[in-house]
Amino acid sequence: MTDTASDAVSLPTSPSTSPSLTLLGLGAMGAAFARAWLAAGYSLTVWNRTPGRAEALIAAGARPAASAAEAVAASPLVVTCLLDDASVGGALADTDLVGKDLVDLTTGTLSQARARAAWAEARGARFLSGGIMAVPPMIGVPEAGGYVLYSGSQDLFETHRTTLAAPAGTRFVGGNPGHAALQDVALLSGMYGMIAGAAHAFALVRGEKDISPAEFAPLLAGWVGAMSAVIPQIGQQLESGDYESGVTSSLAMQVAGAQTFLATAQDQNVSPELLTPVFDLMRRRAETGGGREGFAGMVDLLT
Ligand code: FVH
Repeated sequence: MTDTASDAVSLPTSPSTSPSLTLLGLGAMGAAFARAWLAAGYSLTVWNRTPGRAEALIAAGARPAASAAEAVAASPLVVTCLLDDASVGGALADTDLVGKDLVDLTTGTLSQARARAAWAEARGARFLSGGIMAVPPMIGVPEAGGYVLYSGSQDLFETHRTTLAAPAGTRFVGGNPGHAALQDVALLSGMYGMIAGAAHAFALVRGEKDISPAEFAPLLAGWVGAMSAVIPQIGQQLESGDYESGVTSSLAMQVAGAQTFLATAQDQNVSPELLTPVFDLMRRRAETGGGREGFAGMVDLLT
């Protein structure tokens, strides 16, 4: 993995290698990328299915294209930021991609990205898939820490890395075009697990008139942040295969305490539906020889 996030977050003052590009898709995210490229001095051609969405960007200096085909023809580098993979296929269907460098920032699955890469290459283009790890307000704001995972053609990435680094940090994660999408979804899945835990925690306290959710929130955020330190340990244990060394909070201990969590949910009239799958998995692992382990063994049960 090549980590370029740290050296890519500053906005280039004068684009050198690829001063012009085309962007298809001016939704919330596409428009944020467009504003960042315009602010960095790039010559930007834009196209959106609904033309009205381009107006503010045209006022800011973007060049409108009357069709996706015209937009693609305007620049060697073409970026798509559309709703889903089907919209990418639809928007590019009647375009000439021969000799183009196509960067697709649309969120999709690993297999969609691989298929899109083969599709683009068969049409004469180099292809790079991007997974955006940011929300629109983070784009063009280096200190916000947003970045994009890229995979696919490393030659394309190197050719355009200055351009790609203008809106957000960049991180090339290998030649397999599906790996940016896969890691994007994996990271977001981790986020949803955190949200599930937070939803359960808020549900437990919301019935108490003396506990303010707003005052409880920083306690929860601080605790979840501190506990994220276990994630590197899980990664190291999965790599080494040793799931017991260094474990301070064993599964056996935690499973023994599960009843406390379920009883508390019952006392507070809170559904345990977000909690029980995690405890069920921990119990299964502990009961099949993993009682001295931490959380790494749970990954084995899922794969
Ligand atoms: N916004 C976010 O927080 C997340 C952050 C992480 C990455 N996602 C993904 O980014 C892709 C674009 O998201 P977006 O926020 O720009 O989405 P919308 O504002 O809904 O804009 C969608 C654009 O796609 C165009 N579009 C939709 N269907 C088609 C189609 N069949 N043919 C051509 N274009 C299409 C739509 O055009 P219009 O509705 O204005 O005509 C917008 O330009 C996305 O993959 C997120 O998952 C964002």
